[in-house]
Amino acid sequence: MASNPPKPIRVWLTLFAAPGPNPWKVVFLLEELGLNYEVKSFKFDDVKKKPFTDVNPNGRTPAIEDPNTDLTLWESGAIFQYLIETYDSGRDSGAVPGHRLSYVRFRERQLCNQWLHFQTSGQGPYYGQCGWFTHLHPEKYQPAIDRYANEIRRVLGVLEGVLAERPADAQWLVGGKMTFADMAFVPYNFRLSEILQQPWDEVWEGVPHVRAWHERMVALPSWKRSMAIRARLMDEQGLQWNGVPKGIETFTEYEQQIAAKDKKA
Ligand SMILES: N[C@@H](CCC(=O)N[C@@H](CS)C(=O)NCC(=O)O)C(=O)O
Repeated sequence: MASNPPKPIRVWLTLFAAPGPNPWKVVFLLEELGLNYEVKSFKFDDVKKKPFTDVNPNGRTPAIEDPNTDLTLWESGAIFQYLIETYDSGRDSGAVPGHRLSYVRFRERQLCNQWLHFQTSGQGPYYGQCGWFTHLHPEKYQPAIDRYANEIRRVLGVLEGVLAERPADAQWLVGGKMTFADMAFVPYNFRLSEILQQPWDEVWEGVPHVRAWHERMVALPSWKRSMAIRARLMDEQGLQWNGVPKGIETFTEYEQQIAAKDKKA
């Protein structure tokens, strides 16, 4: 397999309010690897309908179709492992040198996979549920909000403990350089302020190493390019940067509209 695929990899994504970050994990990795790809963006209302359910029967984004290998994949963790194995493997000497975001050694490879699994099962769903119960659930059910917000704090604490122990000049999860495992955490942490409903500085209280780690990654041109694509697509679909439709001032107003719509249904 060539380093950079001759035919663009198609990424299916939906734009969504709080927090909807999973597709941006994949776009971030594609950008960082400098791969040839195209975005197929569609309305969130159509996520459980054809044609998307022919691509992902589970009706969730992201999904990719890679015509270079004739493979369709969904679940962001599986897509990450596929992109790394296929396009960061160092099996050739093309434009993208291999193992820039991964390792050859058995031990580091397993550790990267461990952190990726922790992200997909330990970070994503808890942040996602916190966002749901905080912003989108028709009723305010405080025990659910507290449970997931506490879990977010706990997950941040786990990351803080690990990163703080790394050498000061190489605070990454595995082996002293940024890998796909670090990158996977960015999109959810990027939305922490809205998920927890706290100002940015408060979000990071007690977890300075996690903050520094996150800020190193969002400063990358690949992340900035990913967010520029997101901003353009949001604008085209009449959404503000945080996912609230244009013309609605606050999340509270948006929540009231969702609740009213749910009552009618
Ligand atoms: N475990 C999946 C989660 C994907 C996911 O929940 N995606 C959201 C968008 S960020 C979605 O498509 N939600 C559709 C729905 O809730 O019906 C992954 O990591 O890819």
